[in-house]
Parts: sequence; C-alpha cells; structure tokens
Amino acid sequence: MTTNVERFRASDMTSALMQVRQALGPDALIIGTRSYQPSGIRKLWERPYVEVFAGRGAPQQSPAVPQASVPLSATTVAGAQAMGVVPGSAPVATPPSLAAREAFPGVTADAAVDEYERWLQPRLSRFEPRSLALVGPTGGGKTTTLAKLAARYALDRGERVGLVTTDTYRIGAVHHLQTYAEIMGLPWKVAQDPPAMREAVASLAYCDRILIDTSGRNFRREEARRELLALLAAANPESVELVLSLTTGKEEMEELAGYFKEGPLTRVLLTKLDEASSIRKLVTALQVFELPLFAVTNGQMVPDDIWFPGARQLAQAIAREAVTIDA
Ligand SMILES: Nc1nc2c(ncn2[C@@H]2O[C@H](COP(=O)(O)OP(=O)(O)OP(=O)(O)O)[C@@H](O)[C@H]2O)c(=O)[nH]1
Ligand SMILES: [Mg+2]
Repeated sequence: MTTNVERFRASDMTSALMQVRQALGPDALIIGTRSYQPSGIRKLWERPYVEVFAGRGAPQQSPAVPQASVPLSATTVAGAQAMGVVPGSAPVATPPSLAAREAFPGVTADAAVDEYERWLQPRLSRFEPRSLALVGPTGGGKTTTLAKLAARYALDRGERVGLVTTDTYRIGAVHHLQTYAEIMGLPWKVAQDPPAMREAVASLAYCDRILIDTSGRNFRREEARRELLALLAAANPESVELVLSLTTGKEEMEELAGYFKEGPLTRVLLTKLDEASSIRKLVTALQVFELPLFAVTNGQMVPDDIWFPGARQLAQAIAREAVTIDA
C-alpha cells in the first residue's frame, strides 16, 4: 500500500528533524518517533539511532487535535521534547517502567518466572483478525492504539488498511482519527449509526484490514451500552478488543466486567503500562475480565509504544518487578 509517511533515520533527533524539513518542508507532520539502543554484545557492531515518521501536512486539519501529530515548526529538540516527541522512547520489547530495572540483572526468581509463564501462556492471544473494533471507557487510548495498529499493518507490512470511527460525540474526535488516516494515506469512514456502519464496512471490503474505533462512553449508562452493541452488531468485526488503561482501579475493572458479562468482548488490550503503579495491574485485569490479552501499550508515541509480549517475556517482567519491589 502506498502511504504518505516517510521514515527518516539519523544518529540524533536534531539531524532527523533536519532531514524531515529538507524533504517535506516546514509544514511536515510528525506522526511518531522510534529510538534504537543496541544492547549487550550488539553494541560492538550496532550504533544507536532515532527514526522519525513524517508526512506532508494534511489540509484542513483541526487545531483541536494536537496529539495526533506534531507540526515540524517545532524543529528544535527542545521544542519537540516539549510536545512529547523525544528520542529514547521505550524499545519495543521492554516496557519503559521496567527498563531501569534492567540495570540489575539476575534478580529474577526463576521459579516465579516459570509459574507466571505457565499462567500467562493460555491467556495471550496472537491472532490478528481481518477486522477488529476497539471499545472501552473514555480516554483509555483507543484512537492512539488504533493508529499504532494501523501503522503496524500499513507501514510495516504494506497491507491495505481501512479505518472507521463511530466517534462523532465530541468536536475534534473525527478529526483526531482523520489526521492519522490522512498522514498515513488510509481510507477512513465515519459511521454514526448501524446502517452507516454496515455501509462503511462494506465499502472497505477491498482492504486487508478494517480497524474500527469507537467513541469512549460512560458505560454506566445503559443507553451507551445499547448503542455500542448495535454498532458492533452492524460492523460484525472478527474481534472486539476492550481497551483499558492500567491506571484503572480493580473496583472499576470489576464494574466494567459486569456490564460486558454477556459479551461482546473478545480480548483485552491494556494501555498506559508506563503510567501504571505496577505491571501486576495487568495480571489483575486478566483475572477480572477472564479474557485473553492481545497487546499492551506503554506510551503515547505512534507507532512504537505497543508491545505484543510473549508469555516468558511478560513473566520475566512481572517477576523482575516483584523481586525488585519486594527486595
Ligand atoms: N502514557 C500513555 N498515554 C497514552 C497511551 N495510550 C494513549 N495515551 C494517551 O491517552 C490520551 C487519550 O488517548 P486517546 O487515544 O484519545 O483515547 P480514547 O480511548 O480514544 O479516548 P476517547 O475517544 O475520548 O474515549 C492521549 O493523551 C494519548 O496520548 C499509553 O500507552 N501511555
Ligand atoms: Mg478516541
């Protein structure tokens, strides 16, 4: 698939931003950054670098949605940092909250790792459905996560990806998704009601993936739950991912799980690990919802801050934190 996004690689953020400016001009929009630090023996032959993903400024963007992209007018590192674009965002494989603890190797208790791994193994789901919908409470990270998934499928794999949003409740919400879609050059539709949803999904039938963003609602309201169910029935996605922030308390998780006991959730996608008090919140969420885990997000940066951990890797992260905290 052809997208509008280009990748710029340099040894530091300033040089990468200069490359972006030279290639795309001052109105370029930065969709995300990635930094790479070789570890262990790799340091011998690999050098650290940063990558910036940027596209040409999309016309008619809403100024109300700054978090979707960063205009290049902030061409200094300080300016970029102020906008949350910093070199050194977490490497894909390790949640940032745990990165510091890498400095203390050997503290993991092998028995605990084995135990967690056995527990986690059947609770992780790697299945990548052709169509999926993201649902969840307000502000959990649905739209940001959708952009991360879209980038993964469209930019990294070259798949044809179509986006749908139901989010027409707030000014700026549609533009938020639209901004991501336009920067990545992806087709996108707005579907406010079930007939529009059916039409939107049908019109994207040629795509390899259809990713559906829904508006965050207060699910204590029965009407909000009913509307969501009707939209999902019309969309008929292969999977429905509950996007839930790991800053959510256990009681709130239990309340939410109660609302969706009868369906239609397929898996959980846990966000904001970087803000969570402990990675063990992830275990709590899996216990409360009794659903498999699809992915974890660990920061605001599109496309990198999403993690598809293996059972062993996650078990090590959990055990390592437990040992470090308890020590
Ligand atoms: N720290 C952190 N912030 C995140 C993460 N994912 C998303 N966010 C931030 O959370 C805020 C809300 O993200 P959105 O993607 O708009 O959340 P949403 O679920 O679409 O929100 P609604 O549509 O209002 O329900 C934004 O500021 C995101 O940058 C994450 O993994 N870590
Ligand atoms: Mg949203």
